[in-house]
Amino acid sequence: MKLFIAPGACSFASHVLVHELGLPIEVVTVSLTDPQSLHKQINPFGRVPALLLDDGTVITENTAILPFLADLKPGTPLFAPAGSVERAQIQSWLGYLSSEVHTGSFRPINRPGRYHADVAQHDQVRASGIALLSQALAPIAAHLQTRTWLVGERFTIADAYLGVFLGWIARAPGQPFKDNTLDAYFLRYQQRPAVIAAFEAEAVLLHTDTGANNKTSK
Ligand SMILES: N[C@@H](CCC(=O)N[C@@H](CS)C(=O)NCC(=O)O)C(=O)O
Repeated sequence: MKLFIAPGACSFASHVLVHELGLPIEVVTVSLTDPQSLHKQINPFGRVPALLLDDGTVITENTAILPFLADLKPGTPLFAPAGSVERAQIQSWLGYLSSEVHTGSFRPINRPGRYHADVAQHDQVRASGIALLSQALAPIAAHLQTRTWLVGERFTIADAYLGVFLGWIARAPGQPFKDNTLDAYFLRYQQRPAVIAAFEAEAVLLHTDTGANNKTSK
């Protein structure tokens, strides 16, 4: 099995899970800007993360890959049993993060060209994205005021995904969203050995070759 990632991209969530679960998956690092990147040949959407199974099947989107990886280790506390309320809650957060936070808010911030062909309008598009990001994060910050993690007082696949976006905010110029609860949560996230391992693997690849293509790591 191979997991296609790009350093610092949303694929970090799936990369963290490989380390959390100790899965024997080859992590292939690709470039998002190179038209020849391998993931563009296997994923019809041309995006990361993409998971290539041994039989050639490709699974895309963190919302599918994270549950799939967790289910490879039945009973893992990172997910919850089929039919349980907790499982539905975890999936609810995955959907919210993918739609409201990632596509709804970060896409206009990171890729304003997809919303307006006129470069002169891009600052306005980014500003709209930042306003939407604040709206999308406010209920998450409120939810976490009385909790350590998103669901069930334990780190789950939903947290693996949320941490990606808090990392983007932490690295963004001008701090687009500041919240003490989310800061404390992100500190907890960054202290997890699996997060440190995935971060170090991606940082090394980022520094050795920013146009990294088809490099592998564990
Ligand atoms: N919300 C999805 C979206 C996947 C996605 O948009 N990935 C980005 C990286 S963060 C990508 O590959 N972008 C390249 C492009 O849009 O061309 C997920 O989390 O899996």
